[in-house]
Amino acid sequence: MKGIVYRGLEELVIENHGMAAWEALLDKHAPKNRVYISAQSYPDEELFAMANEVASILNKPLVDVLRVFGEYLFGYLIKKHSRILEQFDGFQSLILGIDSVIHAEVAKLYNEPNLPQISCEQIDDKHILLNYCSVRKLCFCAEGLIYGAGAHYGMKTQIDHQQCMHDGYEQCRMLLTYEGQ
Ligand code: MNH
Ligand code: ZN
Repeated sequence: MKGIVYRGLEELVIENHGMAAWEALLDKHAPKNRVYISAQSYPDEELFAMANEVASILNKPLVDVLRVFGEYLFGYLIKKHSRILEQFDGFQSLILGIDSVIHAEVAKLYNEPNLPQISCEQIDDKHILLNYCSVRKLCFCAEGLIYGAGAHYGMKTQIDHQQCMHDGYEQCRMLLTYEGQ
């Protein structure tokens, strides 16, 4: 996973639990003197280990932690890549452009990123069917990112995770229902 994702986690942890909590996570789950640089890649295991630890400390299910992290990460990513957002006029066009615009741009800016495959089908003006596929199976993080995008555009968003890679399906299928401006 790229350093920018770890930097987002770092900001979230420090904001809510302080620098000492982040230092403790690093001490326990990253090699000595680890510094996350946004454009560099680091083993996924470090992210998973830290997410698991946060879940156990907060006594919350891992999926909830990943969802909350994803929601925060959306704000962090658009803060760092504000130009990418200019191409969208709202929630709907952003979601439809995750793969073809956002991650296509990421693939140009970052060396060998590990991106999920996301495809969308517009059902009507309130519904999009989104398919997610990735060896990292971070679909709950994807849910959080979608909620983060909804919050950014002031939309009421709902996600029905109809089928999931964690239940053995080849890809996750999520029905997004949204309402707002
Ligand atoms: Mn995007 C990784 C989904 C918006 C840049 N993105 C991921 C991952 C998911 C994901 C899930 C984790 C990797 C995986 O599952 O295999 N991303 C989304 C969704 C939205 C989204 C559902 C919107 C909603 N992503 C954005 C935006 C940016 C961005 C906005 C900023 C430009 N995403 C990234 C980067 C990575 C990533 C960078 C990390 C890639 C890597 O680690 O190599
Ligand atoms: Zn899933």
